[in-house]
Amino acid sequence: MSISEIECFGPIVSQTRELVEQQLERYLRLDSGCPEHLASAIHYSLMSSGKRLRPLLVLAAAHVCDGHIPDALPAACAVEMIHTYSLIHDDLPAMDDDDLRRGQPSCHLAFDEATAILAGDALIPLAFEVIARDIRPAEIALRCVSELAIASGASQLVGGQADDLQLQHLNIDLAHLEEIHRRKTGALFTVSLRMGCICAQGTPQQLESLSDYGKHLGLAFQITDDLLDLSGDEVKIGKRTGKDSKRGKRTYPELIGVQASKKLASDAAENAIQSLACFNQVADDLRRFAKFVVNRNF
Ligand code: GRG
Repeated sequence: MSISEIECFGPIVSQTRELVEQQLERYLRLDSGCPEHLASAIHYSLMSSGKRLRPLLVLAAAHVCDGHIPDALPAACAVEMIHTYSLIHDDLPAMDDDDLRRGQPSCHLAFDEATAILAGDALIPLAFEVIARDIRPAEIALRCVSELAIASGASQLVGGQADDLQLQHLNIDLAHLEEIHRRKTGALFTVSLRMGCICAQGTPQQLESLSDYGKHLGLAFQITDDLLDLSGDEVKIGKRTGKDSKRGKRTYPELIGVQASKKLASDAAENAIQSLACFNQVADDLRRFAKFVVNRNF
């Protein structure tokens, strides 16, 4: 599934999709020190058919803040690299033990476990390298490095994943579940929007609005992800379904039921849209995107 199939965005999708894919390919021209099998594993995972939602959010945020899209492209690629590393590691036997990702065998099955771990590892510094080298001026690069480091770090992405793994089979309430997902899923959505705004030199008010939008969007996305795990189509989604309950994972439908989860997701999407009040119709793609996130079937 590629962002060109996400119809909610207007022309910005077709224009930016190719930009993201081409730039990611360029960033994968690693120097000769990188062993061939490692380069192949990195390429296999990064260039597989992800939805590219996070890069799209970076570029859409830059657009609504009246920025120049190419200026935000390194940040868009960087967040996709961090996201892809997290998927590679999440699929490992020590974590979620998944055999299918983005419609193809998980990296550790297509290659081997050690190579998959190293491919994920290599994507992390590459993400920071491209921001540090390619974002100008340097103070904007520094802000992006700092924002992405925090969002992907021990308290946010990694911490959320650690809690999620540890709390399997334990009783937690809705507030606790939301808190885990705000870090595991929401942090990368929010930082994508923030980096887009920062690259466009947006105002503090725009930054706050986009952060709120990202927070609500992340929640809407995660609840929908839980619902898709329950009743989605594996071929469309490109990963195994029905695994959450088998693993004793705490999910929204399990805690509050399917109908209440759908309502919560749609409320979160509505809150995301409300967060964009300071933007005129320039943010309509982001408004449509919030609706897409809860109505998607992949
Ligand atoms: C290993 C540090 C570490 C973190 C893993 C990615 C992740 C955290 C867990 C995966 C489990 C999961 C279903 C998380 C929910 C949200 C999510 C990240 C879904 C995958 O994102 P998509 O749908 O994927 O945007 P594509 O493949 O389209 O990029």
